[in-house]
Amino acid sequence: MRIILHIDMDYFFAQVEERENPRFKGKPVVVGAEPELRRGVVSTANYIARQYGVHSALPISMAYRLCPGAIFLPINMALYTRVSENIMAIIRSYSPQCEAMSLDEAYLDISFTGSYQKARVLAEKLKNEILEREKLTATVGLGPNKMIAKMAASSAKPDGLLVVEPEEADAFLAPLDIEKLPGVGPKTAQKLRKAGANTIEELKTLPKQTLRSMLGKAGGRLYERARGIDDEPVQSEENVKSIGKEHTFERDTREPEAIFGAFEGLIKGVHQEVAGHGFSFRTITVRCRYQGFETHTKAITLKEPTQDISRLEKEAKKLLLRFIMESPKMIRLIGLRVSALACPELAEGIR
Ligand code: TTP
Ligand code: MG
Repeated sequence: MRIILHIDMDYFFAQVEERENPRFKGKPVVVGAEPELRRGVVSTANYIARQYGVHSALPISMAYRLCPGAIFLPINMALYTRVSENIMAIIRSYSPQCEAMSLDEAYLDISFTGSYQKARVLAEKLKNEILEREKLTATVGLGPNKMIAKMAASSAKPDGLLVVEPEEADAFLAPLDIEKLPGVGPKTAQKLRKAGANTIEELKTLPKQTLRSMLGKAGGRLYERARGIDDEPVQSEENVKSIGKEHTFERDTREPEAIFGAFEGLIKGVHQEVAGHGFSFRTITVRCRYQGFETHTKAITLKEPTQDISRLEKEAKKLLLRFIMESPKMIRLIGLRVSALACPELAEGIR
């Protein structure tokens, strides 16, 4: 029996800003006004601002219209990274099997506690320690796997703790909207809703074969997820050998704008994950699949490990450009991976 804990800080960037500026307490706070109010998107907003409809990824101009009285702040990434490192050090000290997903989110495998009762005590202690030491609130979910733990945390936000024991999982999932399931975005949801599935309970009535023909391989996974099945292990940092992301184009393409646009997303995603773990990397690998599944990789190994996103961007784009220049074929998929990872913090050992 596994017991998995998911922890996610509440309105992270905005909460850190509130902590640093107590005069913001009780007021709507929006982070992401960069470089000025007319441009950019919202990184996050505190829960007071969310009541006005402000949320992540909303254009700042729109946020300003919805909530002109809010405090608009630029992103202070150096500060959030520093706070994140402190929090992750606390989280890691609760289990050697810890997987940081981003600056403010992590999974712990705490099966060693042996019971949900003891796991709950550990979760309360973890929340308290973060509050005492960092003066920040987090929400924790506990469950038999990563998916349920994460969904439990999402539904308990903010400052919550929700335990979903294995025998409660079906009842917990049943009434939730399909978009609460990881892997179900707006596009997939639209298809599922057309097939009559709006809730997870309704999704369970669709046969595996139907989901497969609708969504391909992802359909098979969805069939399992709807039933609360998820065998993904918590990938503790010692086991992580590389971090990568891929993008498959809807239609094979040679449009530089589409290709580089998608690639920017991969660079950002890979870097976010690498930074979240506190890793540095030495090897950068770019993968390119042409029409007809022919796949090639190109890689470069740096002299020194780095965490620098602009270095990653520069080297990765050079590799991608070589693919585009070498062959006139249409491109189906691009991927970016960094490896030869090192983690300065982990070298010091786990408390
Ligand atoms: P989240 O954990 O998704 O959001 P949150 O912590 O602000 O709010 P909550 O968890 O309580 O719902 O993301 C963590 C941080 O990542 C967030 O504070 C800001 C940043 N972020 C962005 O910059 N852009 C985005 O689109 C999202 C979703 C997050
Ligand atoms: Mg969060």
